[in-house]
Amino acid sequence: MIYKATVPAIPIPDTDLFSFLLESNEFNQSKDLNSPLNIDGESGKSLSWNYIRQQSSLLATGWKQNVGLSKGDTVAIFAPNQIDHAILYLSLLGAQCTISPGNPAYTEAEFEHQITNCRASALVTVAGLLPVLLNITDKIGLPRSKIFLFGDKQVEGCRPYHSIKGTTEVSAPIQGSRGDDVAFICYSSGTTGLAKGVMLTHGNFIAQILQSVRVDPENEGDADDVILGFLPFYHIYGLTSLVFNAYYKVTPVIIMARYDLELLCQLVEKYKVTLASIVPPVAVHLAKAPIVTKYNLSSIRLIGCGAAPLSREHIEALAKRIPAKLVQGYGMTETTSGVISQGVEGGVAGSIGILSPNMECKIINTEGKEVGDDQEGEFLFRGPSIMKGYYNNDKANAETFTTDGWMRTGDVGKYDSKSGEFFILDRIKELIKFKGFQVAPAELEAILTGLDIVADCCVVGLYDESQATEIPRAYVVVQPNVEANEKTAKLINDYVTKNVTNYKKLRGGVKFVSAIPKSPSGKILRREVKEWLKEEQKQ
Ligand code: 4UU
Repeated sequence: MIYKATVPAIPIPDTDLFSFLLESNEFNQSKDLNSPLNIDGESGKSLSWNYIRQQSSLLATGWKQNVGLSKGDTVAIFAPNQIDHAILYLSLLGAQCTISPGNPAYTEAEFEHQITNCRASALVTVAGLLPVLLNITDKIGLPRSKIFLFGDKQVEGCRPYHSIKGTTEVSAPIQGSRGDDVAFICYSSGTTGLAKGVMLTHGNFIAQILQSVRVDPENEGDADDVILGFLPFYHIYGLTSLVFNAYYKVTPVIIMARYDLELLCQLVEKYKVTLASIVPPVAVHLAKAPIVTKYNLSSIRLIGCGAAPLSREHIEALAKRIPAKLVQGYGMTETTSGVISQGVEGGVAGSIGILSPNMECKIINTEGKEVGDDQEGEFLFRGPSIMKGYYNNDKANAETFTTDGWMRTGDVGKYDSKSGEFFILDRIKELIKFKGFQVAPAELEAILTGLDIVADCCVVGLYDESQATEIPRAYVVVQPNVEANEKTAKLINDYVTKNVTNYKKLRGGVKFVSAIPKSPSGKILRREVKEWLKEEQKQ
């Protein structure tokens, strides 16, 4: 059975995201566009909607005229959340460029993978990351004249990006742009393997913005709303909710460059934050950490939580501390953020809610047959916020899309006929989520097998209920002449730590086994390895 959205369908205009965001709408008509919109939490510095509009329009011309970028060029961006992130994103969209945002905490190898995979023809970053990024760009021949910085200083021959501003504003709608053009290439490992470029179009984002407005009327623009902005702007969740949706709805964002619980509490109190987009481990901090009680967080009226499951126990604990409405949402990079979420009507604890407008969902069992109400299976989606495909990767596209256009998710759930809501129950894809961040087992396995002493391995996620997150755990078979002892485990763990960014560390440790279960074709049987975890957790 095919589930269709129960909320009315909405028309999605075929235009470019830059023009769509800048044209007048029901929100920007009624709000003061010169008041602070993007506010740096720590310094208090702010930029207004109008300033962002004007600067990005001038910069869009600058990218074309002064840097020579044009349609088809991709610009990679690696930076912690900046107050002018929205200006940079909008200006590049206005210049018809594609944006590839990535994690500023990546290792050199991870940066290189993204920069070369998305075929970046320019780069924007912060001065602190230049040494490692220049190693890569010098090697691949990307000139320093194509590397730009946030901030005001020129460093190592790289200019501040705002210095390339043109003298005239680009005019909307952008000539020659269509909704089907690729706006972003974000990185996600999808259902298997290493990080792949997810092509998201202008139309995908426009659909997402309009869907989020319709699915949650309570979130429709209370004049006094202020949203907390610590989710990273390079990840689809922060990118949509804090950059584009907030700009569309003219909701002030209190920007944080990194997550820090006490600073978060201080900022909520100081700016009377009303909306908070969070992930499950943060929900646990807010519910349990003693420091939270020192602050007045009563201004928060709505908390959105997604990116990983949040248990009923944690929801209840959070409600005791913060009496705000909690709505869960489910989304992926590949679906341009939330596709199922609890609107004001939703609210069965533990559910993820209802389908966004214009979206369809189909649930299939292990034999690939569609199942009906209350039966478990893998979710597949179809609709206007589904990605165009993986960039330059026919194999992954063939594995991910069915011939009739459904996208596989690797997530298992059900439609509950009693409540009319969807539930997520399990994940059948390889992916591990550490505090909402993607960890691809294939990447850690490739690093592990690069060690001489490792004969075989398998990495799976171990669920830590106390932190509401999975943590990566490696099962390792050592070479015959190597002792499987604590010293070897430490050596292996230290080696991985040296080669990955912080959130991918093997926090669940290294366990030695005599063999990794495999199918006759040599594929790791992860289900069986996960059974070992379950056995261990029972003890
Ligand atoms: C169980 O994490 C994200 C997107 C999160 C998001 C965005 C907007 C959530 C709510 C919202 O409104 O994207 P990725 O690509 O990093 O990870 C996607 C995967 C999913 O396939 C699923 O396995 O993250 C997991 N996931 C969830 N799992 C996402 N949301 C949930 C959830 N419960 N609510």
